[in-house]
Amino acid sequence: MYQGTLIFATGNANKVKEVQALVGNSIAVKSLHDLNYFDELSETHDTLEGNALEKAQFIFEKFGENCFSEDTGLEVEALNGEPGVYSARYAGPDKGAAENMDLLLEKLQGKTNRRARFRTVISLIINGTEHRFEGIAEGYILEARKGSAGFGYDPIFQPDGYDKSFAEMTLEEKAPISHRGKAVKQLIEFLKLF
Ligand code: ITT
Repeated sequence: MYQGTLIFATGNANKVKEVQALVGNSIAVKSLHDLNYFDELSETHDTLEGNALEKAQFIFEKFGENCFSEDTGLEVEALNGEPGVYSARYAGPDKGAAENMDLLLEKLQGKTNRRARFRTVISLIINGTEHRFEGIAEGYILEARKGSAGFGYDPIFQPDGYDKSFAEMTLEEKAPISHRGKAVKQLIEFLKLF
């Protein structure tokens, strides 16, 4: 089992909560806030893989400690994978989740194919070497928002096999079946064998 501490290189407090719920006490995870780092992490690539590595590498170099980051995108089939890597900035650089959801619902108006998936890529850097993990949650985009838990696009995403949106689930329900949860599970398995 990996014994040290890992920094989770993210500025998103919701991601920290979800990941903390999954790793429990098995790994000591430090957030950027624990390190008094509050700046936004730059993402200049056009792939989740590129951005995840960019964030992890930046923090690894800045603090000199092993760390991981993740980049997540919502890939909608009828929109050729949009908003994908641009999920956070879909409606514009200064817009938030409400505007992003409005834009997505507008673009899907009248479309019968509402299939979508969340994809998370985790980039883990241990002693300078990158290890990558991926998690996917398949589902579809609802006609309108449902629920108020979670964050981001959760109110309009319903995972296959459930009749609740992610925003109608508790953290404990969402975490293990989500894109992030599946990627984190692989991360934990890897760290167990480390
Ligand atoms: P960091 O880069 O600091 O980790 P971020 O919020 O910028 O945090 P991303 O670059 O991964 O995160 O952006 C992905 C966007 O997709 C994010 O802003 C959310 O709106 C959305 N998103 C990510 N995970 C999600 C989830 O589990 N449920 C709903 N929406 C999610």
